[in-house]
Amino acid sequence: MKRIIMHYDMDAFYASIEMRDNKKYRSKPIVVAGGVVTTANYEARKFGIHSAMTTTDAKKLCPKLVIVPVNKDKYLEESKIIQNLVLKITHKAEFIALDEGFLDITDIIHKFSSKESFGNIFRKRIFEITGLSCSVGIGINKLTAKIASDIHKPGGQYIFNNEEEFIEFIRHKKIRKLPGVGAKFEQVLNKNNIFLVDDIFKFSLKELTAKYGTARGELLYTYSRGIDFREVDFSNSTHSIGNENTFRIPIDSDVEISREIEDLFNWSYNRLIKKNLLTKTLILKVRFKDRETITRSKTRSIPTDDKEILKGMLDELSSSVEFKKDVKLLGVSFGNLENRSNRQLTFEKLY
Ligand code: TTP
Ligand code: MG
Repeated sequence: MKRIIMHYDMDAFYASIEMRDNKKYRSKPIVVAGGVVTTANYEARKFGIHSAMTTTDAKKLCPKLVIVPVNKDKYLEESKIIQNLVLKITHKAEFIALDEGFLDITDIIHKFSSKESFGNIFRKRIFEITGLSCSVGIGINKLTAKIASDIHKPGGQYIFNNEEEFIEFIRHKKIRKLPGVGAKFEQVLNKNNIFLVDDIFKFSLKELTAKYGTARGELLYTYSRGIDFREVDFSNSTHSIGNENTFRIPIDSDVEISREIEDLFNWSYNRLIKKNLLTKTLILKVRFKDRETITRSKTRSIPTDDKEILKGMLDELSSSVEFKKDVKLLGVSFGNLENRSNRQLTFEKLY
């Protein structure tokens, strides 16, 4: 099924928080820094100042630069507020840094008039709650969404509706633009006369994997075509409880896999009960030996802590996964949690 994935990334995150909280920084070039610059606001970026440069070097580029000390606790708190807001929109969210995350919006986009409108509402909501701006990208997978969010940064959004639109955009860009191509790999590719994404299309998958290895060869072949099989991994989001197990020696027997899944389920279930919580969503995560990762979830409309019901959902999920390869990791978690006491209160109010 075609998926719709959104990526958001806060603009000049640490610096924007400091500017919001301190009027006098607003029209000035600032960096948030100890000895090293964590980030620069857009005013300071005009001077060529960027993350990871030393404060001394930054000052040389712009002598009137204001240096604001790092207050990590404050940024963490802001990050939590943003993540909680995101989780109200969908629990299918994966947070990959304090200021950045992916949302799988396939199941909810029909509630909005268009992808544009969803993006606009999302950015507006973030601003209303935090006073901060962010950039949004919507695509058909993580790769296209992530590239899209950077296109109209800061404060904008961009949408790729299909592979063709993505290829049209990416083909004339430098190869470095593809996630996974770092400075060193770029040098290797340049030596082989590959400079632009366009240059990849001259080679078959076989040629690319023979030359650069399976992982890097496949990455070049698929990413240049807008293909990305990675799923949004929402099993670790803050509104879930659960457990996962990595196997040093990957397992392949069906009996062993079922037993592991059941153990993980029981462990997570006990925590659910201990914390006096109800859940609507059960999440099963499987990572195979070749790192392919599948996250399957099932959501019911009414929250529950009934073991039989939840076990039934687990069995349905397990049987929807084809365990045809060795399994390296398994995880079972519960999402969409609610306090049992809150629930009773709401019901009391209703009747
Ligand atoms: P980024 O999203 O990379 O940068 P940003 O949000 O400051 O700016 P942009 O508008 O380009 O997205 O990183 C998020 C925060 O993480 C950033 O505000 C500060 C912190 N950070 C560091 O502490 N060290 C670093 O090297 C980088 C890159 C970021
Ligand atoms: Mg950012």
